[in-house]
Amino acid sequence: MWPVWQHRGGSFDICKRTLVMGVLNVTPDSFSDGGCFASIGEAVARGRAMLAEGADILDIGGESTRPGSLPVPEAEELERVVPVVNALAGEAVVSIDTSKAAVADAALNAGACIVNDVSGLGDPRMIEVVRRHQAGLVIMHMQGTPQTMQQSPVYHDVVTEVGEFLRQRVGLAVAGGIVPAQIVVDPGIGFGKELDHNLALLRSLDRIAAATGRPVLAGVSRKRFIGAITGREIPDRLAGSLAAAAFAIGRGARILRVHDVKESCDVARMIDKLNL
Ligand code: HH2
Repeated sequence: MWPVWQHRGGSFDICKRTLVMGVLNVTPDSFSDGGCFASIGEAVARGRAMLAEGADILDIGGESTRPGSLPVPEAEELERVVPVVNALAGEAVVSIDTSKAAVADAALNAGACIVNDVSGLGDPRMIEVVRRHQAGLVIMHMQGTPQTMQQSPVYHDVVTEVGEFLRQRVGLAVAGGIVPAQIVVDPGIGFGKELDHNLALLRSLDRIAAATGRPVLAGVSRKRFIGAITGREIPDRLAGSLAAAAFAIGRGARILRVHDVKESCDVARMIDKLNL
């Protein structure tokens, strides 16, 4: 249906197999791995390990977006991510997880190929940056901001509303000169959503793809909804994460954003083969 996802350094064939995007948080406070890879050396080593485990993309982020988190000043985010992007861009397809156009621009200049924007183009300068670099783009839905998003999020019909938001943002990006093949959409699991909202969205990823005409990325790894269902704390959510990842592929996700790359790649390869 969608032969390729274009990014700055080339393209992925997303018909053939599900892509695995490994999470590399260069932050002191991310919800599951904050502080684990805070030095440049630790982050680069973790990135290389994820590549060896089969990651197609490394998603480097310097600002936690966990519920309740505050924005990080631009200079600090730049200081965290740019050296890591620089070190890994020669050996990996790097995605920069940021909502700030200036951080995206600097990371793309340092060799990143994709912008993963959890604010769904909230920064008015983002479209111009992505267009200029011909970068891949992930447009994610979030209700509110990370600081407030879990304070009673409300939807009338979550699947229709998220699909409509993403459809409009894709339209905005294309009107701004971004080629549709550069764009992937993401319903933003856990970003201003209660348990039932997350479940409804995961069950309807195919509707989100149909509403937007674009492939869907799903970020379920270790998230709170898995803890709510299984009763497990963050370090014990691997099985729940893999079950959710397998389900998401079944409902149409073409890219998985994960912390546990080796296990997620096994799941992706199994489901891809079974679906042939
Ligand atoms: N989830 C997180 C961060 N970025 N990007 C996309 N496209 N989709 C997601 O679901 C998504 C994302 C949150 O996870 P993590 O990076 O592990 O935590 P933190 O935001 O605390 O750094």
